[in-house]
Amino acid sequence: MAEKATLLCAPLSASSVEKMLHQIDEAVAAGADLVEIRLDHLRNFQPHQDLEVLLKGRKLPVLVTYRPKWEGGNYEGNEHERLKALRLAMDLGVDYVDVELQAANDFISSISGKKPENFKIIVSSHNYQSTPSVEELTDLAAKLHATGADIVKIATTAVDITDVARVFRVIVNCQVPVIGWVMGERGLISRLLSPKYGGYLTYGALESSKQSAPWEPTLRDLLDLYNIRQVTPDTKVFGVIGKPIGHSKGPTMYNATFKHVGYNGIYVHLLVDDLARFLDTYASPDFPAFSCGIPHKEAAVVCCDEVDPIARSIGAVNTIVSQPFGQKLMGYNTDYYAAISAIEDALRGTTTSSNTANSPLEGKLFVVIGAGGAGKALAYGAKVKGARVVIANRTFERAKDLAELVGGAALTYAELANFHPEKGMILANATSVGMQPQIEETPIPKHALRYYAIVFDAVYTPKVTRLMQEAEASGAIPVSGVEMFIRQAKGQFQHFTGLPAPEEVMREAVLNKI
Ligand code: NAP
Ligand code: DHK
Repeated sequence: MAEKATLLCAPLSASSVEKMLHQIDEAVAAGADLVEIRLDHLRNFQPHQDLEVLLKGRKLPVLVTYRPKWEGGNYEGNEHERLKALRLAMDLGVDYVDVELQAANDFISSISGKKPENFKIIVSSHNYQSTPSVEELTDLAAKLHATGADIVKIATTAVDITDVARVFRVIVNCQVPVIGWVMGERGLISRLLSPKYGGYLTYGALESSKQSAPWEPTLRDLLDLYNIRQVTPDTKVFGVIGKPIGHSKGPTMYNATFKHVGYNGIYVHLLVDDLARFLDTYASPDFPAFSCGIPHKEAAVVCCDEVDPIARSIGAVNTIVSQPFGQKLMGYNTDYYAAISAIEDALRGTTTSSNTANSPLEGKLFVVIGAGGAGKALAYGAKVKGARVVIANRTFERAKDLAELVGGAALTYAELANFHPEKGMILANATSVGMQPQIEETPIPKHALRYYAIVFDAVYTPKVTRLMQEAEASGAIPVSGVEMFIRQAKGQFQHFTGLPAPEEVMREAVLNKI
């Protein structure tokens, strides 16, 4: 069967015919290939009158769904009337209907001999609890097809991101047109990578419609953020591993950069609970490399087969690369140079890295708040540059361990507020305090900031954190985590693609979006 491009479907769930018609126009403008009209969302739905209006002069193919409550929808009426409405939609020229497995035989036998030439029946199954085994999913696909379906549709729920790999396997091996997607944030890649595995269609929400979750991709996201029209079976998949991870601007930066340099790759958010399990499932020539974020950087050191000596010294990996053909995982850390060079440049009053021998950090008192992946990178970098390092952390034990590692001193989180042995100190926040959505938080009271010459915040969402605002108001030079984010990604891009990183393209992509 010739490979057909995966269609983009806009699900419409307006409560009135008028609003539904408006959403159809919005979907056309947004670049959808078809719309799914959810009749079970229409209040006071009058099949004859409303379907005629909805289908008359339609501007793109229409899929009609009338989902009953027993399959997760809103319809609670008579089953005979429900199927009758679907038959009416067929008679009025609708392109597809979506009917549930449980009702498929009734519906398909009721239209026997009357099915229009270009009319397609999607027979669907929805599992709102979990994602079954490959064997069970394969059996389900066969059962759906045996009803006489033109297209089989399997929707499951991701308990873990590795569940999606099973649905990918079923899609890619299915011999009939198949729609496969996995609900939940951990199922996001099932939507984004559907074209890679040959899905018949994938769903993208309209901007205006209430997304069921903030992470749910809109049509605009699919087209403009993920360049989904360029995703093919050969597309390499990269992404940022973390939990939480929705805040990351990695997809924004990398997908714009891949497009600019013409690299056949896609970069996605990866909500990962168990790093080892994720890597064991996905690391491969198809998924060749990852950024590693909160809270997995330390665990990544253990998961990699080989770790770059600097990353090993830091004790944190933020870049994981599976060597050609996935034989082994290499771990690197691009955070430390990114953060330290941004702080050095701020101290020098420049915006581009310079390679003078001695660092302006030499001899400075460098206070790091945080002892996780970023904290370790900053502490290590400050030590290497000859600074005197002090670590403050919520969990004091971790502060002491990291301070010992870099030959520095440890402070409790509370002591930070009154720590000012001298003026002109350097402060680096390497905690997630102040990160979206808790943007009102800050890791240190404003009154303590007047003793610092430079205040760096690793948090880059929002671009200007409360800490940076208060630092500037206190006379310190604020250094944004955005600068670190761009520089750490610059190092990663080379590991990911083997190509030189177009720094200005990466910078522009991020600054336009943050
Ligand atoms: P991580 O390994 O999970 O470490 C988190 C650190 O934050 C730990 O020290 C933790 O203290 C502390 N922390 C978390 N919640 C806290 C709270 N409510 N109060 C006080 N301390 C708290 O995460 P990470 O990878 O180091 O990342 C830390 C932050 O830096 C994140 O916001 C991340 O986005 C950002 N980052 C940015 C860049 C960039 O490119 N701009 C690069 C790396 C990291 P405990 O030890 O007590 O748990
Ligand atoms: C954040 C970090 O901590 C970096 O080290 C990762 C990730 C990217 C992010 O995309 O937010 O490389």
